[in-house]
Amino acid sequence: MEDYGFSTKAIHVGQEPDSATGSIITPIFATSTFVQESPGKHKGYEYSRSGNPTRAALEKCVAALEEGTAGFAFSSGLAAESVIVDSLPSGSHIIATNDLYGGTFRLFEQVKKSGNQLEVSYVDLTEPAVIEQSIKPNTRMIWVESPTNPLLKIIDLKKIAALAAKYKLISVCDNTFATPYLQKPLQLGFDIVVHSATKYLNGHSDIIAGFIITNQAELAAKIKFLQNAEGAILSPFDSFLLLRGLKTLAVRMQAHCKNAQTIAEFLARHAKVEKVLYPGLPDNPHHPVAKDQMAAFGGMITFFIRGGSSATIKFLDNTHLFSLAESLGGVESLIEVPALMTHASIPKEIREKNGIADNLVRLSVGIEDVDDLIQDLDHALQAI
Ligand code: P1T
Repeated sequence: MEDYGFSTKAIHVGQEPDSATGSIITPIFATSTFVQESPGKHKGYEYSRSGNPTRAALEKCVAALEEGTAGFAFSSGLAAESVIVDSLPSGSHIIATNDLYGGTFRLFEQVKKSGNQLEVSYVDLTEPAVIEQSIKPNTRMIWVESPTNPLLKIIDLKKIAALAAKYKLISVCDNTFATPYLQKPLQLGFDIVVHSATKYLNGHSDIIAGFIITNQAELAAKIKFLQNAEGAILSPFDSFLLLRGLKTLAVRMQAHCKNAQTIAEFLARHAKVEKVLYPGLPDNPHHPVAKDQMAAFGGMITFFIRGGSSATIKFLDNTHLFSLAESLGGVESLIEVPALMTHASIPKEIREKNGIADNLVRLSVGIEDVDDLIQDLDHALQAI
């Protein structure tokens, strides 16, 4: 299987026809426990928190897509993130990107700071040199998103991985926005990849799920232990849905990227739009790095509306195909205001310092017909 292409792996790895029945699709093993022949003698499964065949098929498949050696499915992206932080000794320091999902910021600041004595420095990792200035004796980890949520900054993953290796820090890449179809951080030298699999990996906005992938046996053993010990595993039903979603990841990503490029170009020309942040636009400052490390530029677009907060809300009240909702990565298009929605848990002064203004709009561009999407945006922009 190793030599097969991306889509072949997505459709087949871990998903051999069921040996007992011939079922072409991996069955949903809806069971909490497994009968043992004699104490400790079993067929590889004891209890579904420690392992379940439907989840195991999914874990093999996602590990293969990220070119890792081990994958672990969780009940949410944040549950996966929590386990990564718990794998560090108490009192560790993390260097994280200063633009990241609001829930990740909340996990670090409001849960792990007191629970794990975690220290976090938030820095602009588009300038990798800041890492060296931020390292302390207790620094253990570098945490990046690329593209970042919501400003779509692109971080030079090879440079970050090299610096992490130099200082013996564990490097973590949240690959939710890019997916392994567009970039494979482990290949670029990262130690751990984490996902909100709720998003593009699943692709159909019908489950909450998370993933950790690594290619290092020692890290895999720690994560496997914590996955079982903390227990936030993905259910067999949700594992089945995620396996089904993954089969079309490549074709979905191609369609998301194509639509997003067309829409970003449309918005960049529009008089009611102040500025578009999309790494696929040639004048975007992150375009050269994105071109180098990504196969295409992704399905997310953020942009600033001319006219401030009231104009922005009016615009959002007038889209129809773009549904006003948090989340991203599904086949249907979504629209939201990060400052009021996904990133509201970040204090206002930090948000504003980092550029998350009240007139910043985030689009998750779906795979509908692009002319319909443009017409919807144009109509709502005219309504301002
Ligand atoms: O929602 P959950 O599956 O727990 O994943 C959290 C998460 C982690 N990392 C990134 C980059 C994310 O975007 C998210 C969740 N984000 C949203 C819900 C959002 O609308 O941005």
